[in-house]
Amino acid sequence: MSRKIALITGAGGQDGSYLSELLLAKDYIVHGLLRHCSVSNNERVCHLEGNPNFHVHYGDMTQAISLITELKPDEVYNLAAQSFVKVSFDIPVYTCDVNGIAVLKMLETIKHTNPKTKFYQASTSELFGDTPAPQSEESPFRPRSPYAISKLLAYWLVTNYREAYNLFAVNGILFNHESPRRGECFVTKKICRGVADIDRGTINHIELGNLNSKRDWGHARDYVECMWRMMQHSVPDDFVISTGCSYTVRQFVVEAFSKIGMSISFQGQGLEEVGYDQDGIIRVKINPIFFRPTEVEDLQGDSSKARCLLNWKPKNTFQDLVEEMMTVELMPLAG
Ligand code: NAP
Ligand code: F7E
Repeated sequence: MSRKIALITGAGGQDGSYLSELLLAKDYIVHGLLRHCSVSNNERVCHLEGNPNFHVHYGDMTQAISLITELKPDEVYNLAAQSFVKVSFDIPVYTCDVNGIAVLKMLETIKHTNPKTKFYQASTSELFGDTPAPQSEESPFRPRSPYAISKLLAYWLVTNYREAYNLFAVNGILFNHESPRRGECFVTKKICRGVADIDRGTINHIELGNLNSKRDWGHARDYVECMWRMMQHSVPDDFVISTGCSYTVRQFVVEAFSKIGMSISFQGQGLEEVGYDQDGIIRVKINPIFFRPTEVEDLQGDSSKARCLLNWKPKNTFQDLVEEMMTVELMPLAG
């Protein structure tokens, strides 16, 4: 049997790098689309670049369309996105172009050039917005940001192309997932890096926004495995992927500081809330610049469908995740 060809957009991102590793281990030929930048942005995949089965293509989403036509891949994993929710309020048009309209162009290309190509769409728990937890495939969508709205457009495009043209096109509705490779702007990485810098003595405290938000945080390595399983399933379908456990940002902070032997307790309310260590030194402050115009307060996923039909379950707990992220952040800095 000939080897499968996969195209991964956003291959240089957190999930793209783990998925590339997974598919190479499964003997795929992997084509990764990376954005071309004047500075290096291939840190997460540079260890793969000597692999004869890993091919890097530089370009933006227009290049994805050319690559689908040229390569006729068996599987396309569309992971590229403007993925930072807060920034989507500042650049909504760009966010909708990259996260929404580009998906339409890719589906049109597949429909016209090779309708056998399977398509995975990186959908998101942000679609649920303020729908009460726990959220499953049956829960209503109530998006609360331009990011979520752009992803909702993509979600319905995938559904429509599956129903109208019989494409194997699926939405993975993934709840938050993190790792040492997480981008620096996201709260988990920001906290872990800040705590490590406090441990080194280079800063005294970190500044955060809404500590009350609850998230269902899993590990990216576990979640890319489920992406692949969705694409091997007998029928194209949409799945929620989550751990089923949620924690507040405040709980994440406490867990991360515990890894450097600091016990954080919070006092005060709202903007005046402060986190003290056991010696009474301020280690956490609130800064309103990190608030969003509209917030998603409470996400906790019910992934029973994926657990049952795809025989998937996450391997890492919240505690494992914080442990791994902090271990990497606490490693001595190069140079
Ligand atoms: P990520 O680390 O931000 O990766 C996204 C990738 O897309 C980056 O490599 C980025 O390139 C690339 N990209 C951005 N704009 C592009 C453009 N115009 N053309 C080509 N490439 C572009 O995100 P992730 O955490 O791996 O997430 C992967 C996907 O899952 C995203 O679609 C995200 O929205 C979605 N998602 C993520 C989560 C999560 O919790 N991680 C949950 C649900 C859904 P640069 O590195 O050059 O910026
Ligand atoms: O925020 C709060 C913030 O930016 C998590 C993306 O991968 O997951 C991610 O979106 C929570 C929010 O992730 C800070 O207000 C407090 O309530 O890490 P985040 P996100 O917005 O949940 C979904 C599923 C995706 O699809 C997205 O692509 O933490 N928060 N203080 C803060 N957040 C940040 N970034 N920085 C703070 O200082």
